[in-house]
Amino acid sequence: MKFRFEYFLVMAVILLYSCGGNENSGKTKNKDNRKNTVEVPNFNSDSAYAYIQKQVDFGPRVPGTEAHDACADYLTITLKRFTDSVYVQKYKARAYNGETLKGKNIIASFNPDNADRIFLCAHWDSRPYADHDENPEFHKTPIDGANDGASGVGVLLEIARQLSTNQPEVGIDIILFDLEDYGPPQDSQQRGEGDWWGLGSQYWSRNTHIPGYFAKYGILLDMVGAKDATFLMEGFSLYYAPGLLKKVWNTAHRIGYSQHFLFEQGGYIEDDHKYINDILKIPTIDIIHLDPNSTNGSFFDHWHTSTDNMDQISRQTLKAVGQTLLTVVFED
Ligand code: AHN
Ligand code: ZN
Repeated sequence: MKFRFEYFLVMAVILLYSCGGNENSGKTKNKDNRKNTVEVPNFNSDSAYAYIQKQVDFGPRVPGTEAHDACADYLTITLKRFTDSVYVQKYKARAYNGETLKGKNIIASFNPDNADRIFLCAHWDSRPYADHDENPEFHKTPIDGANDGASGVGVLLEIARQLSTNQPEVGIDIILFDLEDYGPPQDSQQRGEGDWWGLGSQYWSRNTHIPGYFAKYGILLDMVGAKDATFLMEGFSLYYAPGLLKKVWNTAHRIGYSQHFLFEQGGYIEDDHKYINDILKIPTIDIIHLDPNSTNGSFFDHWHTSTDNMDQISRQTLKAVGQTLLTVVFED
C-alpha cells in the first residue's frame, strides 16, 4: 500500500513538471521580464493555409477582372465576421501604361477607439504577368500569386479570426492593399522611372481611411508562405524602423524561428511600406522573402512566374510568421 502511494506521488510530480515546462502552454514573460504574464494565442496554420487556397481558387486577382471583384467581396465579408469596423476604401489610380485601375483597400479595425494603435498589412491583388517566368510564353499570363499576395493576406485573416475572440490591449488595424503588383513588366519601355508599384498603399498614405489616422508602427507581409523562406533585413525597413525590425526578429528567434528570420541585410525593395514610411511617416517594416541564393533576382525563386502556386505554400513557414506576429502584438 505504502509503495503504491509513493508511486502515485512520483507520477503526479512528473506530470505537474511536464505540464509546467510545456512550451505550448502559451505563458511567456512580457518584454520587460516583469512578473505578469501574457497569454499569446496559438496561430493556426491550417486555417491560414485554407484562407490562401480560397483566394487562389478565385483565379488571378488581377484588377479589372471578375476574380478581383469576387475576392474583394470575399475578403470584406470574411473580415466583417471578425469585427464590426470594416472600411472599404474605393479609388482610381493610373497605371504605368495609362490605364485607369479601380482599387479597393480593405481595412478591419479591432479596438477602434484605442488611440494606442498598430497596423498589419499585405497586398491582396495578384500580378497580371508572369514576366519573370523562364518560358517567355507565360510573360503575358497572370499568376496565381499564392505566395506573392495571398500568403500575407492568409496570415492576416487568421490573425483577424483570432482577434475576434481574444484581443491584446493595443488597437490593431489590418489593412489589405490593392493595386500593389501592377508595375511595368520586365520587357516594357516604361520601366525605371515612376512609382508604379504600391498604388493602393500610395493612395491610402495620402488619404487615410480616417482623417489624421495615426499608428505607432506598421508591419507589412509580402511572400511569407514559401517552404524554407528566408526573411532578410530589408533596406528601407532597417533605415526607417530599425528598432521595430530588431524587436520582431528577436521575438522570432526567442520563440524558435531563427531559421527564417536572418540578421543579414537584404536589398531596398519598393514595396508598400516604402510609401507609408515616406508619405505618412509611420515606421513600417516589410517581412519579405529575400533569398541571397535566388535564381530570380533577390526574390524567392518563383517570384512573378507561373509556378507561384499552392505547391509553394508551407504551413510551417506560415506558422513561423503568424506566431511571431501574434507574439509581437500580444506583448506590445
Ligand atoms: C519592385 O520590384 C520595384 N518592387 C517589388 C514589390 C513587389 C512586387 N512585391 C511583390 N511583388
Ligand atoms: Zn509581385
